[in-house]
Parts: sequence; structure tokens; C-alpha cells
Amino acid sequence: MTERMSTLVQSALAMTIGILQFTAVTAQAADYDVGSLHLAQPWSRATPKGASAGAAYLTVTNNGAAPDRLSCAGSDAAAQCQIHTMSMENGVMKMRPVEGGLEIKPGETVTLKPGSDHLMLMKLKHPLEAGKTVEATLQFDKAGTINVAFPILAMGAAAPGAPAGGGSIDDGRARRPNDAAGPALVVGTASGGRL
Ligand SMILES: [Cu+2]
Repeated sequence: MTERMSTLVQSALAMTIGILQFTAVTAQAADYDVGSLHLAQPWSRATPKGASAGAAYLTVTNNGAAPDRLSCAGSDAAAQCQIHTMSMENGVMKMRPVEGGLEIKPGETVTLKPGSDHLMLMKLKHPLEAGKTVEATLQFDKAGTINVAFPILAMGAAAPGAPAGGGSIDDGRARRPNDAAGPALVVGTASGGRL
């Protein structure tokens, strides 16, 4: 085989492997149904080494006739799992646990995403590594519990299907807090874990 051909073959192989890896990552994101709730596009983000907290996201649609409430019962990667909500207060983004679970009204679709409601994985047992999955047990008051696998995307990745960038809060997270150009992110969790 000539050198040129061998280079071509190597490029083709590299491309194939790249496509396979991409397929493997996207294939891991499954949809789930529990009772009349449909859970779609679970995903998470890699965390830096030593981070005490991470976040996971998904979309929940209530196809039933009654409201339900989402809580997090636990995760394999964290000592504690909570549902957090974020709000702007005096120009400062704050997050806090949702007491009694996040309400999903009948016919409503709620998207947990960066800068908004999210699953907070606190007291991480190990960093969340891109390409792997993190599992969490979600609990609905009426529909019951379900174990969900969240594929872990790169640090600072945008939501799957969303335009790249992800908003100022996400950009701020990728840098050191003091360098963040966006609103200061103050975390109101008891453990002081960052988003
Ligand atoms: Cu949080």
C-alpha cells in the first residue's frame, strides 16, 4: 500500500470511529415512560476534577389528567440529589431546592436545562466524565419512581438540539466565577455546592 493510500485509509478509519463514537453517545439517551409521564432527552455535563456538585437535565411531559410532582430520590454518583430552581434576584442568579417536588401540570412539558430548573447532584462521589452516563432515580408523587440514565456531555456543552453557546450563565460556569462576564452565580444550597 502506498503511503498516500495508507493516509487515506487512516483518515477514513478516523472518520468512521468518530461517527461510531458520536452514534454511541447519542444512542445512550433513551426516552422513558412512567405512568402518564413521558421523559425525554436526559443529559448531564462533565464536571471538573474536585467539583462537589454536578447537574442533570431532561424534559418531562405530563400526558395525564392530574398534576404530578418530580423529586430526585438518589443517584449512583452523588450522596444527594435534589431538584433545583433558579431565579434572578437583584441581578444575581440564585438557585434553591424545590420544596415538595417540581409540579408538572396536566398537558404541560417542563424542560430542565442549564440556567433553569435542574437536577442537582450534590456531594459527588467522583467527577462526571464526558462519554459516560450518570444514573438517577426520579420520583413522581403519583406515577412512582423510575431509574434514568443521563449521558454525560462535555463540560459547558449546550443542551442537545439547542444552538451552541447555551447562554451567559453557562458561559460563566466554564470560566472561574470571578472572570464571568454574566451575572454572578450565587448558590443557595446548604452545602454550598456550585451548579
Ligand atoms: Cu442546583
